[in-house]
Amino acid sequence: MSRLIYILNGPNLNLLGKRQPAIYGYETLADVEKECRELAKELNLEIRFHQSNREYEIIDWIHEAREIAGGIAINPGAFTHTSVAILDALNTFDHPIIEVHLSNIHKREAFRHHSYVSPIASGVIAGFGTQGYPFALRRLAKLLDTEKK
Ligand code: CA2
Repeated sequence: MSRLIYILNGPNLNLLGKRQPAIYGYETLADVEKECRELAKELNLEIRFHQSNREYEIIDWIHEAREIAGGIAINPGAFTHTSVAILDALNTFDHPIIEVHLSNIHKREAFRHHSYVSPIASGVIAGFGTQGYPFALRRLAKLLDTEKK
């Protein structure tokens, strides 16, 4: 099984650490990427870390991952609550998917309570801030290790 993991981030997450720290914290997405890269080494994983404000770009990365990756960690941002297209793309991926949210979406506005991704995710992490990303990586490593046996 491939030990390549795609970590995908949706719209506005490029602003992480720069706006609304009360909700999303002070760490930037570059900080998150750095932390994920360090952990990936420890877990013997390779990662591709991407962010886009464009739905089609996220879909294209999922298609790319289909061919080569063993797992996806995705924070689809607001597309979580709207995008059947991202759900359809993720449905073509045959390996574990972990959905990550910085905030606890269930504690927020009602429109954030529904996720198109959750029903097809192996697991969902919400409300742990940027810590959710290393949690997702650790879980994917564990799932890859057990798939191998
Ligand atoms: O909690 C999460 O991770 C979300 O996926 C973040 C999305 C939101 O639409 C989802 O409901 C929950 C929003 C991302 C916006 O990111 C920002 C980060 C810093 C400053 C402004 C926006």
